[in-house]
Amino acid sequence: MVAFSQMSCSEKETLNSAENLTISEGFKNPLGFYDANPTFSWQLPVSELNKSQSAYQIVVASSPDLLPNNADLWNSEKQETNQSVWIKYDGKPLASRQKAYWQIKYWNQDDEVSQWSEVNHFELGLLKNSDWKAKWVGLDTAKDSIRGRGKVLIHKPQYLRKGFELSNDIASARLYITSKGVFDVSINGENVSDDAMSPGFTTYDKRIETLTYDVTNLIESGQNTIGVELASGWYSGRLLWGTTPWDNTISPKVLAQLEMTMKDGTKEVIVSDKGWKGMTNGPLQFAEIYDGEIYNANKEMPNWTTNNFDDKDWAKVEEAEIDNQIQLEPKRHKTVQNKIELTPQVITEKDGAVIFDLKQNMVGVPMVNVPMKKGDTLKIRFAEMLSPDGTFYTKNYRSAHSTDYYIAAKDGDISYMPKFTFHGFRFVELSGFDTSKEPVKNWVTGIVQYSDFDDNGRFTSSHDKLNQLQSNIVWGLRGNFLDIPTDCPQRNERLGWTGDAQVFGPTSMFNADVYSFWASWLQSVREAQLENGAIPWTVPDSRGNKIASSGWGDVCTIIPWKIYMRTGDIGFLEDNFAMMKDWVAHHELKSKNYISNMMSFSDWLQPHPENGDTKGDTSRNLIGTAFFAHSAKLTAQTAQVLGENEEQAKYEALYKTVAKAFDEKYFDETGKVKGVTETQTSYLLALAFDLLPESKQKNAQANLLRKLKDADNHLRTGFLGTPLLSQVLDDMGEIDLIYKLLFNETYPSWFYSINQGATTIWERWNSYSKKEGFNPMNMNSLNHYAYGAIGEWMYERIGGIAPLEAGYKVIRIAPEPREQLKSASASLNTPYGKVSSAWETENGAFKLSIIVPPNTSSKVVFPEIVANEILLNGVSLKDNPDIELLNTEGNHVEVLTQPGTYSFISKIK
Ligand code: RAM
Repeated sequence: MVAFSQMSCSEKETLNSAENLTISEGFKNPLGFYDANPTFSWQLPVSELNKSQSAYQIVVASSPDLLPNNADLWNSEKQETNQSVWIKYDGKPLASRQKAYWQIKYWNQDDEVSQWSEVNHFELGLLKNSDWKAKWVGLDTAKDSIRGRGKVLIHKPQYLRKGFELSNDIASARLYITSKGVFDVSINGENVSDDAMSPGFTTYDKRIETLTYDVTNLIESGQNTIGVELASGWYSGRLLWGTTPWDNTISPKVLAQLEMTMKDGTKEVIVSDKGWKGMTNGPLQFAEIYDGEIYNANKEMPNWTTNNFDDKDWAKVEEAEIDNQIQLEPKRHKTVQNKIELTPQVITEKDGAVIFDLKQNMVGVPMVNVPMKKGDTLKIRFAEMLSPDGTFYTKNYRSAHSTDYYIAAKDGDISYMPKFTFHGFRFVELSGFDTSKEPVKNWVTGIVQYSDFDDNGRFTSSHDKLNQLQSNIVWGLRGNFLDIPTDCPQRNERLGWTGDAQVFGPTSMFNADVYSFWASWLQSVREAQLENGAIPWTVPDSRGNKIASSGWGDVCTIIPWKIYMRTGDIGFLEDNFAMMKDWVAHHELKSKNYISNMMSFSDWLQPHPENGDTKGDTSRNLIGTAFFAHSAKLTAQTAQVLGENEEQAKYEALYKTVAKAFDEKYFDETGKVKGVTETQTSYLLALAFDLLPESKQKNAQANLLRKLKDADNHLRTGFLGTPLLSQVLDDMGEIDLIYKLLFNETYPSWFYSINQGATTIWERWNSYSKKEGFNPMNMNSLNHYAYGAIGEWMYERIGGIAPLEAGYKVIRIAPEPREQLKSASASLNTPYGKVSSAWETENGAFKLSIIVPPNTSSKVVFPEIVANEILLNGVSLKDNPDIELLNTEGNHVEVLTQPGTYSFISKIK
């Protein structure tokens, strides 16, 4: 053995090459990339030979032919470290349009070296405003536009086109494009991409994202045509509720730059400018996010994006300069796409209309293929639920009209999918079709749209309702990750509410590959932060009222920290540290003697409020003070990771000072809440954020248990308190009680909504009940992810997978089985590879199977029910070299494992 490993110290590349190479927040071979200082990550292949990495080498070159030996951009040389993720690029500066090719090799724990990985690549987009020669173009649509609901100006959709001639053959072509509004672009009659609602929703006064497409195959020799459809999207329209920081009255505009390299090496550039033409009398007559679309097929203009079209009646566009205050930056996360198709399970007819039930509350658009008669109008309505009498429940859309219309130009089957709107629905109702035809299910398909990320984790168990809850959490995520994290996707809201994001972030990171999604949105949060450190209620700021809410604005400290724990990417903390400090300063500004007086939505939608208020019974200032302390603490922890020792000491001291003020103001000597209403959430905040002296903690815990008992062991928590329940009770060792709360069937509880038919997480614990019908409040979304935050505990403590060291470098596998379940399993793609944990109890035995990825280790904490004698693959633990016994005496046997696959079995005590 020794001789063999010494031999392999020679540079013979024996190990299999690294896998899953990505740059920055998980991008694989991106085009139009945003980051000129990327980080590099890879995974060691699963093999007996790979326990950990001892060194790596990265090479980056401007051409694949230069790799690996002549890397002209960067050669990291051999670096002795176990770091295999988030390695910062340290080569020649990279500029807009740069193409870079890279590969890596690694050395394992025995200093054996791998083969070079496959060559990966990336190409930067246009990074600076000065890269753009194009101008913003469009028509003045304000003058002939519609005054929508609330008298808001709804701009008519525009059609823009430009023909151009090339004298040479094309070698390669890139289209750089964006809009104020949302666009869809075609070249020579071909759609450039499947992206939807591009470029997405950012802080338009600070940053507009741009897209890059490889259009080499769409460009022809000689004559070519580019055509763009353009609508308001998030930029203008009814979505915004006040004075936005950007001018939302301007007409939508497009910015496009087509850069071509010809076969003879010459360059050609076509830009949007006043040579473009446009019109507003095309088939799309109306398009608005809340209200839907009107599509008149009689106005279709065949071939308008091809050369065979006469645009002599079209108007000249207006041209506007690029504003250098607004950064044009490549989109830094994935575009929205059509991700899943749902087919109706049931159709019913009612009063000449037909209703399609997709059996799943979803977000996106319908694809309609339906027979019509010339001149008729198809009306497409949506609902999340039906009223008991079978009629559409649309009251909860509030003023969002959420209806699409299609006017037929001929008899026969039409095919239509809305383009510049989206809806939240389970039911689709069609009327106005050809009633001589028998309705069939395939007239409608539900096209589920969200930002183009993949699933990342799985959780399942032996319990149907728990599995339904998991499904509801996942669908809540899919429905509310349409370019930005939203509160809800269906009513006249759909905004980046910060509090909702704060509570759901960690759960989302388990289920989906959403690191880049969050990193992008956090950039918007930084941009939206006001001079005085306030974070607006929603990001992008759709209100402009310059007020922050405690527990909502704290998204800017909580998300960086919680996501750092799941990725281990220190760069994410670096990016957000200044914002965190400014936010803590805002807390300070809004407090007196460290007691907060900040505005707050408080424990939003707490059930059974004594005061009948949506803000619940927990004192606003208690909440504000608790979050002040907590944000200071997270800032201290961040400073520590960043090696900022002075800052660490400063924020740690601040946290302690605020905690002391909190304790003195709100807790009496016996650890009981004083002076304000005693609520579950007041104890949860004090305990979760560690705000009480040790002497009071036990009593405060007892008081929490008493409050829960008073509520018949049901929660009385809203948006802020609910995610803390499982954390605090877990710290107290009250696992039985968490199970009790989680498996409660009666109101308020997670299973209660499932019993009422929920297929997503609801805004309220009782948004609907079979007995009492819909909640009378019109703020009653049936797709609101906040209470899905319980997912974090399900994966970490039922499934059993949690990060013990940031990024899952050390994984804690500590499932807590209880009698409600016979089995559960979870798996997750960590930065190092796939980890999984699956357990079952059967015939008096407990079995646990785990997979620990290379270059990590795991601490397995066996549940209390497990007897001390545990076998691994049939052999006693003591005899296994990959296992280190940490604790065999206490209630929980604890072991440390190397990477690998392990099956443990033991008797149940
Ligand atoms: C509601 C939103 C959101 C919540 C705010 C306070 O309108 O839907 O969920 O965070 O109010």
